Amino acid sequence: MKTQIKNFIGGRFVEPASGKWLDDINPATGEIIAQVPDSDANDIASAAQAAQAAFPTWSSLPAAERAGHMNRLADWIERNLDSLAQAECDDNGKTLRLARTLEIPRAVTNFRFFAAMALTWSSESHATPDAIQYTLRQPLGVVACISPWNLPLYLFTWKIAPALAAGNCVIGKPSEITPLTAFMLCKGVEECGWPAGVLNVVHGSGAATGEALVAHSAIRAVSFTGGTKTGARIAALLAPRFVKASLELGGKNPNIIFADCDYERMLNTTIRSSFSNQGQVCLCGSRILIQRSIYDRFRADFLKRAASMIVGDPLDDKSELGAVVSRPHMEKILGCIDLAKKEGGKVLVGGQQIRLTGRCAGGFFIAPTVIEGLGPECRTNQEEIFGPVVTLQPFDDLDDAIVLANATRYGLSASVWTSDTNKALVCGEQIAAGVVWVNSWLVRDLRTPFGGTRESGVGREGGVEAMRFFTESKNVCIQRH
Ligand code: TXE
Repeated sequence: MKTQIKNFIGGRFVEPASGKWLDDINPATGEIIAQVPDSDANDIASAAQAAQAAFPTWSSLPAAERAGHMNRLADWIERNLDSLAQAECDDNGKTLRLARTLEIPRAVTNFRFFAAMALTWSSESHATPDAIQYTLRQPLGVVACISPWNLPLYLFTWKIAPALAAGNCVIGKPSEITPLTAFMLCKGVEECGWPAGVLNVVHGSGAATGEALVAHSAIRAVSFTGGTKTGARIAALLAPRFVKASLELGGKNPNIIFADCDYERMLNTTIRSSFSNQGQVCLCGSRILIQRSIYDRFRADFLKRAASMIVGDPLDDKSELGAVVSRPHMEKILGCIDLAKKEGGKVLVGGQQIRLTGRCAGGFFIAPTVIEGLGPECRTNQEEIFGPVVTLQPFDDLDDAIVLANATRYGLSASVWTSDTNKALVCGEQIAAGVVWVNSWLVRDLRTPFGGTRESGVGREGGVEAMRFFTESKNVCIQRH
């Protein structure tokens, strides 16, 4: 039976005003599993009204009470981990294992972390002999959180948790491609007895719902994760109103492997950083740069590992890769592989759709794909593919590696593999990216600033940065007589 997803506005589940619906497809089977509202400006206006009405009470609650609501919701997610993980897997095509062990637990952590932040967060004061100047950090009011399909509940909660902790009311718009877990979360909000209107979730397409949300005059900030083009569109819509935006966009991240690295550790992690979640993580390393002296060894070992990865039913514990998120996305990735061939690239392994049998016969699966022979300027090494596709490029020395690493319009993250502290320091300093991991990948601490530079976006999420984004600072000065 198909689920009918509803909007959650002012504490009630409601149908879209237009009566329009979109299909939600399970990418592992190709079947329609739910109907999603395709909401418009009318639904956004109702959500804005509900959020504005809730704001005075929510923002003036003692921090401990706001934190209490958030912790109860975290407990609810934990109690419902299995059904949320199953929904994430059905909606996105990711392996159930990944959803269960990493993504849904992270949604729990997001709420607990920012609940703690609400309690411990403070602002500065600057004292002089004749005056004290202190900073108030006040919530903004109604804010928009727009999230993508690759890590649905993980990224949705990563945005709404700090917004709520800081005292704002939220209108969330999850990706129309993966709306299920955000819908389920609203049931948690209802069960946990949150005040109506504090969190509103309006579903729908980017064009109809996303734009109406961004354009609404009540919105005081937009936190967005998604494609670079969409980020540019949102920034353009917000600029005339001076509404602040945090934009976490695409990446074309380098993975820089020096000959002096801990080879086994590097190899294991590079497999993960290339193909986790079918390469659909903005932090995946899609350009693998290898020091020439170990190029052949790495190439042989990496190909062997990539070729033996199991692409299969996401429900099967043995599957290492599940489906990519949709048919259009699969076609886009296959198109990128064709382009790589036209540009003169050689597909060393993979390169094709995988057709499974049984339950997944209609699914969208792609083999882990490794391409070599392309220089830094070609489109394959410039444009985000967002699939299980990586390229190999050799480099000679540290300077060469830095030039190659920075030869992109993006600047989200990088991984560096070396046992030489000096190389690590130079890479940390000179690579244009918001995050540089040394001898690691995707090691996250929620207190650290997270975000990109150049076309990977503006603004930082995480810890204090997120709390600052979702508040306005005001300087108050009291002078002594
Ligand atoms: O993202 P979109 P898409 C990259 C990746 C991918 C490409 C496009 O390269 O192939 O982006 O993916 C909403 N106003 N990333 O098309 O469209 C949309 O409904 C307001 C990187 O799926 O950017 C969804 O909720 N909102 C990435 C969200 O924006 C709009 C994760 C993201 O959708 C809108 C995903 C508009 N005009 C894709 N248009 C990452 N950085 O992790 C769309 N939306």
